[in-house]
Amino acid sequence: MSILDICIYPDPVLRHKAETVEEIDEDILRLIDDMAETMYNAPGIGLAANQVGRPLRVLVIDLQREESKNGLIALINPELVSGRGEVNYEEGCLSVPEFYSQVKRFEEIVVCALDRKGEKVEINADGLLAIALQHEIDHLEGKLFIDLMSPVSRDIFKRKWKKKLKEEKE
Ligand code: QAP
Ligand code: CO
Repeated sequence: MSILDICIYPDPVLRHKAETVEEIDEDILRLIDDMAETMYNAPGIGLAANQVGRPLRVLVIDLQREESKNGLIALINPELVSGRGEVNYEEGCLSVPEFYSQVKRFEEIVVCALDRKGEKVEINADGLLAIALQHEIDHLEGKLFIDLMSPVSRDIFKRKWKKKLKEEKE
């Protein structure tokens, strides 16, 4: 397994619509393993394939992280089937380091996908898992949590990011 480089905003790959996985071959299984290792190392609780420069419909989530490595969820071709209710949560993203903002999401969702064996799975989620799934599925559509912020928060973000890029150049 290897740790992959995480693409940072505004890397254009983060805006690509990820392609459907047609066949779960060795390359896809290796990608899942590498994404999991990259997420644990980051550290993060979720990662979409776009974020490691591979615009394919693959995501990993582990809300428990260190406590046990049994919490890993790896989904292929995930789809948001339905959503209800509304929650606000302060989100962050490994591709937008050190920036956090309140974002509105569905409170409860149903997602269907394939697992790494190619079996169909249906996930009924609420709480943090529902938020993480919506965040990662958005990545596969080329969407980022900063797109969902209020206009005022977006202005703050843009100013902060410009400043950060300028400081890095110095
Ligand atoms: C997506 O996010 C998510 O800025 C996963 O400096 C967000 O793992 C799921 C991270 C909210 C559920 C709720 C962010 C690490 C990690 C940073 C992450 C940072 C270091 C973000
Ligand atoms: Co993210």
